[in-house]
Amino acid sequence: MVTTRIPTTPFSDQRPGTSGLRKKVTVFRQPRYVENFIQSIFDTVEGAAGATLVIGGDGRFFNDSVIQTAIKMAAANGFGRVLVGQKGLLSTPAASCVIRKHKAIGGLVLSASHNPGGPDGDFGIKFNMSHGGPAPESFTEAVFKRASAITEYRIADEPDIDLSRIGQVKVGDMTVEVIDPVADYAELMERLIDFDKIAALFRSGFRMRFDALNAITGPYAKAILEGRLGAPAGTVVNGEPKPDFGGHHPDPNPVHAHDLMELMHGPDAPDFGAASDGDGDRNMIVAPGLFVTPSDSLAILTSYAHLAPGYAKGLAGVARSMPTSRAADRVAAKLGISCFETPTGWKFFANLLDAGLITLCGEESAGTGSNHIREKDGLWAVLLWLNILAVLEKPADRIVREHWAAFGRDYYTRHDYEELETAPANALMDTLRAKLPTLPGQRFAGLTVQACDDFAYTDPVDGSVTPKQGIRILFKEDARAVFRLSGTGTSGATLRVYLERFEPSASRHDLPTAEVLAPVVQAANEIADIAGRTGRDKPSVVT
Ligand code: VG1
Ligand code: CO
Repeated sequence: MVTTRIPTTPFSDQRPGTSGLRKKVTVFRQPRYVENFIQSIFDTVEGAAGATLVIGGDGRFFNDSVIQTAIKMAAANGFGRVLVGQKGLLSTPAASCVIRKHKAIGGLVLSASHNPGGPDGDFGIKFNMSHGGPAPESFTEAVFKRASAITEYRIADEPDIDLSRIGQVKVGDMTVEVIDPVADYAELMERLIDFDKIAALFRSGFRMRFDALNAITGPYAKAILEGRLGAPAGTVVNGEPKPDFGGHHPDPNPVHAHDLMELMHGPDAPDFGAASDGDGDRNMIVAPGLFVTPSDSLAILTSYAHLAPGYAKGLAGVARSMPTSRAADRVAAKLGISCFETPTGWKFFANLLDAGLITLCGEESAGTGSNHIREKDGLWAVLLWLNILAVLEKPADRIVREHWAAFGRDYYTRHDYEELETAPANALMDTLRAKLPTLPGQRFAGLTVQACDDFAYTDPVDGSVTPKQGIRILFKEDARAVFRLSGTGTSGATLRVYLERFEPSASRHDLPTAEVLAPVVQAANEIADIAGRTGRDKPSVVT
């Protein structure tokens, strides 16, 4: 093998965000951009020589080209073996599963998740550690530092390899194994979830729709739901991964998965509806006539996870990201287990999972997962729901309503202001931060501020402190508003405003969310002067 050392100069913008380095495809296509970032990762990984590396992506535009580059660079950097999904495909949860199962040193996950794809869309590269989870900030900061000073990268001068067939090939001294992207993942699901019970449920006439949104979960959902569990053909729709996701946002929320929402709210609604995102780590759950908020879904799964074989012994604890509603906290209190509150982003759950402090975790952004891997897992959440439905033999909407009756309902909504100019968005946050000491006791839209802070997280396992993770404002009326800037956007800034209000009384559990939250929305807008500072009179997306 001929290894070439190519001189290069740094790019100044290779700092990973909430979930890896995410940029426009046009940025990634600049000469040496991909190579610089991958070399910086390889320079930061300890013990690469002879080790196993996993490579896979969500199949979006540019995936195929970056995979070939990554393989040749892995060979030139001394890795012993690369496991790569057939056609370059691996969902994010499957990549995490493969890393753990095959004791890899880590993995490159090529994805921009729920962001749109195509030549004008987004691309991303993320490194996951040997535990299968996203690299912690100490690692991503080291990569950024390295990328800011890089002078050369190494690449094997070899032809592209054929990723269409399962099998082994050599690139120099390194072995490349092209693996079935679904097999290891499906085997893990079968150990955690009662497949027989779900198969019996489908045999009894239960119907569902799974919308893969033209993204990576199509092959997984078809193999597991239609293949192993016997759901009727056609249960999975939009099941062929497309490089541009059919021109849509592969984001499973009521706005971008509107077809599923319409079906589930119409006269022909099946018993259960679900969707996943670009890279397969998110899940959306829709009961007939009722969208289940991800925060409620986490709480309900926490209540009933013990009904699935993988969780029969009960849960060690649960965690949620700070902006996620407090519904799971109430279930944890009832179960007598701890509930941790972490910053946004899956990387913060890994330590808690590794230390055995939690079994389940989730985020308001449609992410739910468990200790089975170190990523959130869309299809797993759907299978756990199906397992619960099969055991309880109750309609999904009834399970949700009974949950509210027992624990109260957290009305919840998120307002996103996308593609803001960066400077005014930062100014909005800075001004809000400066105002915090004066807010307690003040009234806005009939609500009184009880407490407020800028969320800082101290990791209970390694003691690391992560400051400035979002501003939270708690109102006396059991309502909350949280403000933070997105770390996954690729143009300008995105302001996320998370709004919620707790309603204990069952007689008030069937009100329109927008109506219940109107005062909280108004208070949040007033406190942060959103309209004045952004020039927007309404959010770009409401979920
Ligand atoms: C968003 C979500 C966050 C999620 C992250 C990655 O981050 O809010 O909860 O973990 O995306 O999800 P941000 O910084 O834009 O709010 V995925 O499915 O893109 O890997
Ligand atoms: Co995702």
